[in-house]
Amino acid sequence: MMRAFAPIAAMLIATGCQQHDVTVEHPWVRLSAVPANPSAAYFTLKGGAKDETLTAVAAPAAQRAEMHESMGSGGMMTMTPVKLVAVRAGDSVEFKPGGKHVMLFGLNPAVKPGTTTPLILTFASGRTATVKARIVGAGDPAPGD
Ligand SMILES: [Cu+2]
Repeated sequence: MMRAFAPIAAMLIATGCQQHDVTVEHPWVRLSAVPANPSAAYFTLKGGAKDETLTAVAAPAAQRAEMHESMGSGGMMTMTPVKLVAVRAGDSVEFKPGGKHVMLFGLNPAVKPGTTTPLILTFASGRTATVKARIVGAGDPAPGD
């Protein structure tokens, strides 16, 4: 009798683990003031039960997407490309204006404020997460939840 229950228990454990994967919260994109310039995407990564690493972000509506980090002070802001972003178990990592962000090059001009556009995040574990980022105009504040 006990044997019959083992596969069910294993399934329940597997399902439980998935709920502790990294989650992507509050994804949004601020359009650039000049359509020819890249726009920027932001979100918050909430760590799961295990350490995870974000390896890539893709945006189907853009020709190219790159992870960047803004740094510097005193009016001298520079951006450097970021290849990997570690998300420690139980920790969170914020992509926000002035910090980490995803640069969207060649964003489709049909993407307008008030709509959403998909972002596809790939992690070192092989897992991917697709989220819909809310679009705001160049001068608009970050959208609320
Ligand atoms: Cu950038």
